[in-house]
Amino acid sequence: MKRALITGITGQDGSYLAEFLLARTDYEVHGLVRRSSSLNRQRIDHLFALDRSVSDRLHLHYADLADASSLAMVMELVRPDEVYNLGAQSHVRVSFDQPLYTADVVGLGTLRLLEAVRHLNRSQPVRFYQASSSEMYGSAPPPQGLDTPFHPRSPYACAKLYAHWQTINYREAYGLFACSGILFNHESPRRGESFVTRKATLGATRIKEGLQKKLVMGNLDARRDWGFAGDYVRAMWLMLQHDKPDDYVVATGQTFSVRALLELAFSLVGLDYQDFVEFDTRYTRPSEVDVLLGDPSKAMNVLGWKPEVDFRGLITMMVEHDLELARRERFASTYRQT
Ligand code: NAP
Ligand code: G4F
Repeated sequence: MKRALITGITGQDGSYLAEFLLARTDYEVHGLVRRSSSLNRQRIDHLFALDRSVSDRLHLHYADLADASSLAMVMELVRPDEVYNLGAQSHVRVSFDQPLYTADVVGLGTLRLLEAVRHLNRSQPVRFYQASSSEMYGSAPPPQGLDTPFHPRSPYACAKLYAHWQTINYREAYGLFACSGILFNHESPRRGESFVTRKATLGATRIKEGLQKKLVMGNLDARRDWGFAGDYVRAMWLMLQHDKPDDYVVATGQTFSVRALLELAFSLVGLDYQDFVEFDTRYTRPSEVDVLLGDPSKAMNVLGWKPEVDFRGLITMMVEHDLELARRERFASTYRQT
C-alpha cells in the first residue's frame, strides 16, 4: 500500500484526487483538514459512504499550513510516500483583500510543508507535488509555456511563485523528488461558488428556475484556458509516478472569454445572457490577468497526459449539475409555501 498525504483535501482538486487515488486499490489516502466552527466536508462526504474496502483507506488529520508544528506531527504520524500540496487561499480577488494571510498560507505554508517533507525524506523517500498556478504568468503574452517568463499580477500569484521556486530549490539543494505542476484554470461541478465558471452556471440555472433575477459580474473580456478538474488531478499523479522529478504545464491549449462562458451557460438553458448580466466594479481586480492560454505539450509528450473534457463538455456538465440543484431548491420552496 502506498500512502498519500493531501493538503486541501476538502477543496475541489483535493476531493477529485482523493477519489482518484482511492479508486486505485493500492493507496491509503490521508487528508489534512482545518478546524472550523462548522464542518466543511461536502466534497468528500461521499467517499466515507463507499464500501469499507474504500472508506477504510481514507483518514483525516487536523493541521494547518500556517502551523508548522501540526505539519511536522502529521508527517511523522502518516510517513507518506507521496505528498500533494493543494491547500491554499486560492481566490485571486480575495488575495487583494488579505495579502498577508495569502502569502502566509500559500507561500510560507508551502515552505513549512517542504521542511517537514525534507526531514522525513532523511529516513524514507518522499515525493512532493506543488500546486502551482498559471496566475504566475500574469501579464506574460500567450501562449504561456515552461520557457515563458513569469509576471505575477496579484498577491496570490506572487505567493504561488515563491512556493514554485522553493519547490525547485528543494529539488536542486536537497535532491528531493519535488514537482511543480503549473495548472491552468480547471473547473467542475465541485468548483467553489465564487469562481467565475461556477458563478455563471449557478446564475444561469437559478435564473432559469426563477430563483434569481440577475447576475452581477466583473470583467467579461478576460480569457482563460479552462479544463476539467478530474482530468487535471490525473496529471498531478502522473508527475509523481515519473522516474525523474520535473515541472509541467497542464492546460487544454484553448482559450475563451468570460463573455463566451456566459453566452454558453445561458444558451444551454435557453436564455440570452445579455438580458440578465450586469456589471459591478466589486468584481474587478486592481490588476487583471487578461489572457491565459497554456502549452501542455511536455505533459502530453513526457507523461502521456491529455484532457478528456473540452470547454463545451465542461460547461454542459456544470450546467446540468446546477440545474438539478436549482430545481430541487425551487421544489423545496414551493413545497414549503403549500
Ligand atoms: P479550493 O477548492 O479553494 O481548495 C483549497 C483547499 O485548501 C481547501 O481544502 C481548503 O480548506 C484548504 N486550505 C485553505 N487554507 C488552508 C490552510 N491554512 N491550511 C490548510 N489547508 C487550507 O482550491 P482548488 O481549486 O481545489 O485548488 C487546489 C490547489 O491548486 C490550490 O493550491 C490552488 O491555489 C491551486 N490551483 C488551482 C487552480 C484551479 O483552477 N482550480 C489552478 C491552478 C492552481 P477548507 O475547505 O477548510 O477551506
Ligand atoms: O474564476 P476566477 O476567479 O479565476 P482566476 O482568477 O483565473 O483564478 C483561478 O485560476 C487560477 C489559475 O489560473 C488559480 F490559480 C486560482 O486559484 C483560481 O482557481 O476568475 C477568472 C476571470 C478573471 O479574469 C476575473 O476577473 O474571470 C473574471 N471575472 C469576471 N467576473 C470574474 C467575475 N471572476 C470572479 N471570480 N467573479 C466574477 O464575478
